[in-house]
Amino acid sequence: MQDTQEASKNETDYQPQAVEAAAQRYWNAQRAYEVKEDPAKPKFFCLSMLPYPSGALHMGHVRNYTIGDVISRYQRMNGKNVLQPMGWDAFGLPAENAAIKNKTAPAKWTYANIEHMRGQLQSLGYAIDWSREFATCRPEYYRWEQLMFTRLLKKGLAYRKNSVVNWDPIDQTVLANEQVVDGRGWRSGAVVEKREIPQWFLRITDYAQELLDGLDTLPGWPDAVKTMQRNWIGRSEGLEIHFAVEGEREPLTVFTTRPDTLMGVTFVSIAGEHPLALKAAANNPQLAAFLEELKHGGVSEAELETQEKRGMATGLYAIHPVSGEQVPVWVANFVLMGYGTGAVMAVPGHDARDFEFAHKYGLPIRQVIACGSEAYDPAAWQEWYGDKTRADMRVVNSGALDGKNYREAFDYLAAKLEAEGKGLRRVNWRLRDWGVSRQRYWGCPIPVIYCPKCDAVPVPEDQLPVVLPEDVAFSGVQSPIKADPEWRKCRCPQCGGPAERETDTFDTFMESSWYYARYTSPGANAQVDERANYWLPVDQYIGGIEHAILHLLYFRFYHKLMRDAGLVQSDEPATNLLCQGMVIAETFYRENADGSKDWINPADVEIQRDDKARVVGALLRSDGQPVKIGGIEKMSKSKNNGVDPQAMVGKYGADTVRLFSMFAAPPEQSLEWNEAGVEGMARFLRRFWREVTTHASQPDHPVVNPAQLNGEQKALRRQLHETIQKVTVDFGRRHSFNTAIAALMELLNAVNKFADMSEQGRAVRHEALETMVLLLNPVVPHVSHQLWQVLGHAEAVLEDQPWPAVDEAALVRDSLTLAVQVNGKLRGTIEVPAHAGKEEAEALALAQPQVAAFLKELSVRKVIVVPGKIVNIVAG
Ligand code: ANZ
Ligand code: ZN
Repeated sequence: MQDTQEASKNETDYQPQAVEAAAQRYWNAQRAYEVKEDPAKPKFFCLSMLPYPSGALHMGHVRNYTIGDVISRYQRMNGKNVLQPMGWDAFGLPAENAAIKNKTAPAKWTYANIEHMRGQLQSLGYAIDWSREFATCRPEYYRWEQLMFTRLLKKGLAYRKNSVVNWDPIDQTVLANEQVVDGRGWRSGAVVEKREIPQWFLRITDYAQELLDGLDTLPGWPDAVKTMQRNWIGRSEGLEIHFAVEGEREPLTVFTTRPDTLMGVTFVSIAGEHPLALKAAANNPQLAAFLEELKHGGVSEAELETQEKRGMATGLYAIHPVSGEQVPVWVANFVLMGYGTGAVMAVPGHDARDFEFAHKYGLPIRQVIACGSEAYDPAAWQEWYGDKTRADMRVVNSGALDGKNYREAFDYLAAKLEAEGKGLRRVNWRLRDWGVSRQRYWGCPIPVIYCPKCDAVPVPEDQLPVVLPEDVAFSGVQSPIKADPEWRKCRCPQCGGPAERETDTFDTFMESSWYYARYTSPGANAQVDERANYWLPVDQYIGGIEHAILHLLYFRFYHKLMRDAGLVQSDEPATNLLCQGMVIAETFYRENADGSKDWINPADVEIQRDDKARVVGALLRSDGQPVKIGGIEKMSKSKNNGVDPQAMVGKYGADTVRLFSMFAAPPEQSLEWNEAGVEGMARFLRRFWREVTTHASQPDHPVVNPAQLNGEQKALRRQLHETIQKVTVDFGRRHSFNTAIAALMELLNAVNKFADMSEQGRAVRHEALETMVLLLNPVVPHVSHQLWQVLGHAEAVLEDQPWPAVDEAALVRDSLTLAVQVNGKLRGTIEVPAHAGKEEAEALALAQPQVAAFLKELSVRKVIVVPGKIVNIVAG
């Protein structure tokens, strides 16, 4: 309400639409943000994760790209040659699903979305070099990905093996995980089956150690991301130990990280798919039935830890490699075939899973680890039973190992078993090779030809790219290239005989693993050219934390692949990483008779507040009736609480939207979208506008002469230069944009209160406002662009103006305010000359009227002066 009155009072005020259109027109005409390599300047590559062209920009995009834009503009004002590019992660399932639904082609849908979203991005005024834009679904882009793949294939870094997929028996097609809903096909509703089919893999495990070590060279990455990557890579050091099996020639090899517990082994557990289990099942129908059951009850890795432990004895016995004792071999549902050796030496005394298993099946439990004087009770599991890190942990009941700690026992047994040929030191990784095959149409075709004689042959380089036809019609869900024998048909490049093309396409993480490098080399007749070494590594990468593991790991891996192919020189793709938080908003709903909820968009709701601005209710605008408030959640389609950025830009202007998204929260934290806050930002920009235009309408004034300033003038100037100092650190180093903006708001308040109309007063005000225009430019570049001219400058690209410098002399204070405490309680303050000594401060403190009054009845015992801060008087 207040707003409209304010606006109408100031007819000449800020008109965001006109200001923004004019600034954007100028930047485009100047090609202000197109950049070239310039060896004379330090470069700064500022990269935001590229968007998926889903149809419309959402607030998460706006937040991400605004952070990137603020950093880009700031760095350029600090003399850097800044590259800020943009592109489209254009392949992927949503396009295919939309096409199947609407009977159009995914390409058409995708290109239309890109057109629309480009316009939206441009309306936000980002300083992007649009000349480098590309969509990853274009053959000019993906041909280089295909070329790299064929080279990796020749190097042995790409290979084919069988792997499990979701099979829809009605639609006769493979489904992506997202297309399986509650175990059923998303369209057919059929129960999804597991099928093994051959698929392509990249040997990321060859780079596991380097990917792990590289994290230590990235101080500019958040610790949380590095920890997630370390856990995902999952290096574990242990021993492989061979157990002889009675009646078998081959020993059974287990992998253990706890050889110190070897003497506590009371059985051995193997996976259902372990060869020894299959062999034992051959003449044991009960076991065979159990193995069959395990196969179908497939659980995800996450569920493994919590699922009920189940097993069955194989009837086989292993020989303990040290004691020679017989121990039974069991099949256990929590042992994975794909990790270690698929066999585990079970130590129920010290492994929680084995403990539970032993209890269930009545297998012996033996204590071999002790911690201090803690009592061991096999009836109930205690945390310390499995803790190898405690300083007081020792091996017990284990003969020669007794009294050793974890490390000593590990090394002792490693040496002993290696010498006896019964074991080997070994490192295992949790990381698996990257499966890159997808049975989808809308992706980059995998450049391989299958020949009945020559098997899988890479497509020769001069026949690349293998182009995905874009003008296709879907019949059902089957990939149109799989359904088209003409497309599949080709000649074998090796023997010339009839052959067929691969119809699978790459995982879309392939495109997003190297796009950053392509931005450096537009038009290059190679994946990248020498320009990549000018721009790389990325100086600042910005994106969502949801990409902390997969994308960021593949991106680091692909960079190393390009390095090893001689394409780039650096070891890591990005020096600094910022993961922005989510955008969240209030949710609203009405309940239906059957208990289901209809979610209502915040834009259609009017919030009711009490006189303390507390939310007391909400009404649907269209019918004026109440709706329920459902709590603050991540903006999403399912809760219908997304706020459309375009609507906000239309209503308030891009600068207000940008300012709010930078001010409302620190970048790593959740940002709650609320329109009252947005209105606050609009108000600030109007005040700023009014302050500058009013000042500009006043008569000319001389420049600031520091020697002539009075106390108030000096104080405003000091606040200005303190603000420059703060904003510089907050934008440049801390990325604490919200606190920088808060300091600028305080400065505007100070300017507003400063009523001095003398010549030097106007000069100081001018310095403050002009500096604010520059300091705010990274956040609200359109407003700054216009106000710069209002202040008498020619129209300019403000990023070419130098970033304001701190005048150290302006920071010096003539006097300081000290607090005076008596016996720890604040009793008054004093003004002391900045250079005053302790004696002077002490004398002024004792003479301060309130303090003196308080001390009347007391005698002073001691006075402690903390220079610049406080005077502490001890009296009694
Ligand atoms: C004996 C033992 C005693 C173990 C003890 C642990 C605690 P990480 O750290 O993840 O590498 N293990 C080995 N292979 C397995 C497989 N295929 N499926 C399920 N579990 C497997 O884990 C290594 C430990 O997990 C190994 O050390 C093994 O159990 C188990 F007090 O061996 B341990
Ligand atoms: Zn052939």
